[in-house]
Amino acid sequence: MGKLIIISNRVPLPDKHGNVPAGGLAVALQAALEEKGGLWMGWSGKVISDNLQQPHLNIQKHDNIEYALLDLASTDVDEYYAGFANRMLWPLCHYRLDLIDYERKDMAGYFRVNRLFAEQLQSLIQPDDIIWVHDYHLIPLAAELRRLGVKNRIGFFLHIPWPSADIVFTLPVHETIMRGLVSYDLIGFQTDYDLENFTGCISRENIAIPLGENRFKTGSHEFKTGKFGIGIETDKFTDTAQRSEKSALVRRMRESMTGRDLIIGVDRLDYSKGITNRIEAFEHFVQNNPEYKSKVTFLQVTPKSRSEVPEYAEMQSMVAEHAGRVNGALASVDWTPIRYITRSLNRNILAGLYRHAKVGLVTPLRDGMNLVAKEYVAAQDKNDPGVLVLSRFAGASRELDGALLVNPYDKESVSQAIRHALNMPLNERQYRYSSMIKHLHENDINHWCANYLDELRCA
Ligand code: ADQ
Repeated sequence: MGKLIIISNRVPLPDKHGNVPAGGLAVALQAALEEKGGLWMGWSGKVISDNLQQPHLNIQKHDNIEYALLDLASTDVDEYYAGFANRMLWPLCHYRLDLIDYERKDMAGYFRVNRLFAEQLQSLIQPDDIIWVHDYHLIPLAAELRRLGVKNRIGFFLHIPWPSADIVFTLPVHETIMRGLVSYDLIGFQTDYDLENFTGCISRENIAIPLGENRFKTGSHEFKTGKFGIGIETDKFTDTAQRSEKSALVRRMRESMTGRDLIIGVDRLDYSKGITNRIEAFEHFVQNNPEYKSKVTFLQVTPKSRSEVPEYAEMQSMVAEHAGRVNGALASVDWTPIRYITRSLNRNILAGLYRHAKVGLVTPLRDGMNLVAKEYVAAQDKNDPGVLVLSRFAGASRELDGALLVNPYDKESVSQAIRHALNMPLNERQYRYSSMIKHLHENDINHWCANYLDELRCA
């Protein structure tokens, strides 16, 4: 059997001691690559001058895995990454048509860089290898590889939502994007909604003929679609959370919270995560439930991301402003309602904070899955679990049936759920938790990975 090849925009390279970066997806994919030997290809993160004509592919080997790292020219990064991927596809898939800037040059850059990836990858592919492409940066890759004569099995997994046809069709190049997707052998989505939306797009544009049971045909090419909701390393995360109770920082945090309940929100800084709506909902909760003044603290942990995209830089000051305004209005001399941290935390600390929080407030306006929701549940103490308040627009809401589902646009709905969560009796919390943790055990990240690859092998 041939090797497994994974391609994603960025590659989680092991450090000089051979340790893989923390995070379930990187660990699970590395494990799948280790098993039979494999290759992981992506952008190195380096930006080179536009004048250097020769693309530079750096290949490194760590144990059983080769890493192929492609440097990109500055214009390529602007057009492919910051432009088309993050200023068109990302807002489109998160229903933010108002933020899209349809630049023809960015669209051209996106297809050009995908062609470059295909050209660089081609010579590394052996006939029996199977290829797994990840996420919206690389949708046209299979079509480019097919154009170069690659006949291998190629799968694609979309980590973010696939929106309804009326949204997708606003993209001037939607047909090329759709034709790119149907060049794969297996197209995987997070939820049944995404899958239904995609099937709707295919039938409205007559892109492929349905053959039944998620099978389709376009020309002589047959392909499959499927729902593969991504999981986390459930057992490991629970262990980490348990152990972190002993960590000095988590202990200090607990001591500083004596007599108060902790509500936690953890997200990359992104407009899709609904952070400002969440802050407003928390403010609404305190204003309408004054008996909770001084009794709760909302901790929001939000590291910066994608600062090269203007909307993200603006968001940073907007979130800080919102948190500052609410603190200014509600705080007392010995109580700060919102604690706002703008950096990434070590996973052990994060797990300990989740475990100590009575309420996990996960209220994205739109999210493919949302792993924070799953991590929060996995971190809980089964004898005294906290309550997950979850947006109905996160993919995770299709799986975590013990959560209190809310509409994140409606601050009254979120405020009521916070109150409900803080008052929930122990037996109801345990009942809700046990149903969710069972699901997370049965559908962890290794299960997700094996399930997808089995399906791709027999696609
Ligand atoms: P993201 O949009 O990045 O992922 P998410 O699923 O929530 O969102 O994953 C974020 C990860 O980053 C979590 O593992 C979380 O613990 C970690 N993280 C967030 N803030 C952190 C902080 N301050 N410090 C340390 N770690 C932090 C995309 C899609 C999601 C989909 C995933 C996986 O947008 O919908 O669930 O891919 O498919």
